Amino acid sequence: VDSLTTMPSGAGKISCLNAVVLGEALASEVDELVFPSHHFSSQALVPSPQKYLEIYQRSIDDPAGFWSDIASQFYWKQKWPQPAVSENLDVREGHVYIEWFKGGITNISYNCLDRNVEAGLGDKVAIYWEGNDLGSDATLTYSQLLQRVCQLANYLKDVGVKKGDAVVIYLPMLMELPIAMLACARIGAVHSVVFAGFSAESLAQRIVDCKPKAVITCNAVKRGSKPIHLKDIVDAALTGSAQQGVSVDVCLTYENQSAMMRESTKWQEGRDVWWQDVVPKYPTTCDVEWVDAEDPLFLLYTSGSTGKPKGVLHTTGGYMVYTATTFKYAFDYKPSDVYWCTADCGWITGHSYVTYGPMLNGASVLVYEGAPNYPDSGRCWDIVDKYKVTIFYTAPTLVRSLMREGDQYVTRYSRKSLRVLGSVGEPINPSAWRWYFNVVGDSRCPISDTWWQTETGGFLITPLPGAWPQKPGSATFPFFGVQPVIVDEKGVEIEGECSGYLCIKGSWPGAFRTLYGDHERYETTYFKPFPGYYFSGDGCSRDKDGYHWLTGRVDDVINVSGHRIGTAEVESALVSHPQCAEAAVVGVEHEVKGQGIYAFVTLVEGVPYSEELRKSLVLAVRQQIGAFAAPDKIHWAPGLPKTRSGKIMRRILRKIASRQLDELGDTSTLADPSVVDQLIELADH
Ligand code: 6R9
Repeated sequence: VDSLTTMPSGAGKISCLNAVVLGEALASEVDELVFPSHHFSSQALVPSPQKYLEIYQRSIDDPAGFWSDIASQFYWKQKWPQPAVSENLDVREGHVYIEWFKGGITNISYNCLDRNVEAGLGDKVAIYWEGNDLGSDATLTYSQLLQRVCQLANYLKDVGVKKGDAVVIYLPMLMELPIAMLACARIGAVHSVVFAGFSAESLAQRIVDCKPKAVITCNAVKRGSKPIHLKDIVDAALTGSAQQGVSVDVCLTYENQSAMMRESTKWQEGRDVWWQDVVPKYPTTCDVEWVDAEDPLFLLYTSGSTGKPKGVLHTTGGYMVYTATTFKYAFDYKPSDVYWCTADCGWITGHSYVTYGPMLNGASVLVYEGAPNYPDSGRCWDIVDKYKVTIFYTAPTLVRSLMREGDQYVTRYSRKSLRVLGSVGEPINPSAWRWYFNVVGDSRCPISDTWWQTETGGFLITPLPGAWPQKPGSATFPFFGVQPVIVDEKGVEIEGECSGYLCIKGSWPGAFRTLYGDHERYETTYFKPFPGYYFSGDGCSRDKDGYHWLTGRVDDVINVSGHRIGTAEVESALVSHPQCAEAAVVGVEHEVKGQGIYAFVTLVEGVPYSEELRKSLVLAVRQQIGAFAAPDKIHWAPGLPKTRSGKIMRRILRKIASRQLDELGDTSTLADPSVVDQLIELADH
């Protein structure tokens, strides 16, 4: 493992792989296999390892044929010419590009809605909506959803949104969020959903980058008992973006009466329009804009190892086929299921597995507006019983936080309807896995621990419930068509039982195609570190039985409650504070959040440390990125450990942050080794 802590050849910013050590510890802790019940397997889409291997083999031997057969189940205005895939993933052979079904003409919104209605699902519930407050709820059938989507699509067209234009969506989990996504897709507009927990500055940054024709938001939302004025945040962002030369003409605002009335909402005549005043007046049918499979569907910004978020671009056809197929198999989907994914549509999970994947399958999807512990820690299971949820998909951080509250919040509900559980966002530790399995799922429901990324569009490594025995904490095996490889620091594939960097060989239909406006960064970040492969940024080990154990990021990205945050983003927010001279941020283990944010801060000469200053530094991060990125700890640093060339040695900072003071390693290459002692002295100040 030690050798893995060095820089791989050609890699940009790969730092420490201590996570791999953790992975090995996990793997040795668990030697138990959890078998699916005979009852479950016998009804499963993939009932045995043999069946999985048979399908998997075909998907690898003939990817174009395999995915073409699946793609044919969707509606195409015009079929793609053969072959289904064209790609170059090897930077040594020219520019990287990936194309699936190019030349095929389709529309994903049509496939989610019209196709299902035509197949007789018009009266089936598409969305069960549960509000933050107990007793507030609503439903939309597939026909009703189609009508709502058409009305909004007509409105957007009317205000000049055309195929290829960007639309920024800044909404909480109201039904209007998936409606807005599907309306954009219907007219070929490119949606860019920004999680409604992001600050005005982050929103402005995204608006400046993609220059949207319109912004869609709401006036306010209640999280728990507290109303948050989203429209104020949007106003500030639009002022900010205008100052940077990007002005937006239309701000469509949904009046969310449960949180705030329109009278108390600030308003800019001419630009701001109430959704309820205009959208319902439009016709409930709207012609589809037919698009090429490779036309862009959406942009989603995600954190990387520099301060500037990356605009991950997904296209239409491959993403459609991939999200639909992964959803179906990883959750063993049946038409009678009621599916609930707790993710917000502001993240990739909400794109692929709240909106597109499930709706392409005609599933009934539950959308919950509020916090999972409001009014108390039993809310999730209350909702599960209320709607008879059969598939429940969430993040390990929620599992851990509910586990701490005690079993009684779970066991006072029946949960009999549950059949499959899912986990996403970060590695799930075996003890949380067991609690989830034994207590939440009554030892009856397989857990799909789905490993994937914003960039991958859909699941890459995931159990197929009923197919394999599970190991608590392992994401198990690759999905169909996916070839994970583990490489060493030189980029050489390692076979058998091993640990290293997780890469993917070949492409899959759901892969992202570029970073918006920066194809060079796309190639440099993902394809140059290990030429010939897509590099995930994650460490992984494979055990003797071939199970995969994801061990966390190996770059300067931290994962807080399943949210990706670049250390550089937090650092740049901190140093924007007038009294902060320098900052270095590392991730530390956190009992509930998985990782916490630990910031070393050097103040401007002569400025004294104070509790007040600590608070205002944290506030700077909340304001610039969002509350979810607020540092858990500010560690005063008279100086930072740097090499003679001025590079901060984060390896040492990580050890200090986790108080592993006897493992600091060699500090002799530091320009000033005494800095380390000063930091240790100040650790608990
Ligand atoms: C879907 C999503 C991606 C990063 C990824 C990895 C971590 C996600 C995981 C997991 C272990 C899992 N991650 N799922 N690690 N097991 N089941 O979360 O996308 O926000 O882009 O984050 O999350 O580190 O590289 P995204």
